[in-house]
Amino acid sequence: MKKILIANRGEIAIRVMKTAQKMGIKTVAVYSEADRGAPHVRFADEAVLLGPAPSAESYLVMEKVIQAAKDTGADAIHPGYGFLSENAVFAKMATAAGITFIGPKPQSIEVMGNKLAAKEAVNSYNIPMVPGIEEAITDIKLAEKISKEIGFPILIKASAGGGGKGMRVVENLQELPEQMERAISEAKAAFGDGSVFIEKYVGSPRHIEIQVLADTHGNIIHLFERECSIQRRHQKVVEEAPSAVLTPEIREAMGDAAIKVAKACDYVGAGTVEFLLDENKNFYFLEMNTRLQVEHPVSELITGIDLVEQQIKVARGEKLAFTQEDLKIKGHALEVRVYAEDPLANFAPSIGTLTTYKTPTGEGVRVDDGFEEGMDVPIYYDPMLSKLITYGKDRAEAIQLMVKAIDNYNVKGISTTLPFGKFVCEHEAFTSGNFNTHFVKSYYSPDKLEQQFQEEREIAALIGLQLYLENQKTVKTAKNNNSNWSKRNTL
Ligand code: MV4
Repeated sequence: MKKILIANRGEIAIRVMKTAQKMGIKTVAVYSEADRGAPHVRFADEAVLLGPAPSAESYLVMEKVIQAAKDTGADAIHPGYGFLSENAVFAKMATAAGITFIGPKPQSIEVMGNKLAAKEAVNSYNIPMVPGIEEAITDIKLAEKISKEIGFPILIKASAGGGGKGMRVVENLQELPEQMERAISEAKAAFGDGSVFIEKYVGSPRHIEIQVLADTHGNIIHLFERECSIQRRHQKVVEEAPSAVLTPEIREAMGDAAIKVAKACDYVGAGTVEFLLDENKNFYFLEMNTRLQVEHPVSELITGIDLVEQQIKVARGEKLAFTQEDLKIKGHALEVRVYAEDPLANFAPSIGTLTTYKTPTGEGVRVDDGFEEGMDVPIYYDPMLSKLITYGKDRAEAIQLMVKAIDNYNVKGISTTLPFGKFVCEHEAFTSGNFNTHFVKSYYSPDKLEQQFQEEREIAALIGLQLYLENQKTVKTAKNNNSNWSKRNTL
């Protein structure tokens, strides 16, 4: 593998290129007209223009991406996350063109892309799943019967959905027919597939996911868990590894279950198995993401493993160079996603120019980004500006480093979710580890953030006042005292 085309943009394109460079592999960027001056384009050895700004005319056009790989002589494609990363047709097209797709087999992508097919695939592997049905349901009478068996509240999910799309909580029998009908028509409209199924609704879960890695020789290992319970409308905000609540026993059981899920779909490469953890610490398999995830850095930091390097090695046909026993969790990592959104205005997109853009530095601080000072934030793509990641010897240190790093992250020209990240990191529910997926809904309001800003302004004013008073005192002392000490202090 001598040259990789990265079929993505922004921070993840740069992230992948960094590892390729480290491994002595040349890189090809692709870009849209909106990204002509983007850092990922300059970071690569070569770059190919795909088309106009909208993704549907550039980053999502499979034929154009494959053609760019052919034209530049790239022998592999890394899809990053989003865009074409979980598109089985694209993976097939790459292979058919003699180009290595750095990711799982098309069949694995297909199976896990459909929640019912995924349930069926893992059926014989003894994986804990939420009580529910494993087939698409359209018949109301049957739905009523099953719901009564499971017990309300129940959750209707779209088989083709994922990441929370097409879900409906149903509290009682009376609501069921209407909600079923809506769920089916919504699923049809959104995914072109009206298949829905029913699960028991887990009321206050935590979102725990296991990172897995599989080679083409039948070896599968896991790199422990990430906790991603701090979400806002299914958009993750803060992620960490390890979770504050997993015992070694549950961790091992979840790791084993995740490996079985990977085995069930004949997985190759880096993947993530999502679970819900209920209040009694029972865990249930939800779905598998067949790509490198946004939050992969926290797993890299606690294991010392470069996941992109592993993806590339596996794609080259190499055996994993380590076993499960070689892996140990060391320290604690935290990631705050920085979005170009205004947390005071219901997280409305914030567009404009990054008139100031200075990232924090220092030991235990990593920033994965694809922006620089002076750049416009394009409106066409994901609003994530960067990922701020900290690593400490324990959770408290990682949190403390994060709060400081947020203070030292200087962005002007647009609003970001940085203050919101700080709000989370300083909240008692978060620091104590006693939280679930309802954190944002339960604790956040713009007023709270205003309050935080007000306190910061007061502290700043007090520090200013104190410095002024100390300065005054020194000036006074210096007038009637000739010692070197006071002279130094008047400088
Ligand atoms: C659930 C659930 C409760 N009970 N399934 C949301 C994303 C998708 N992967 C599955 N999701 C959920 N499935 C049952 N049976 C609650 C959620 C859920 C959720 C899960 C993880 C993180 C945040 C969430 C926010 C709302 C709902």
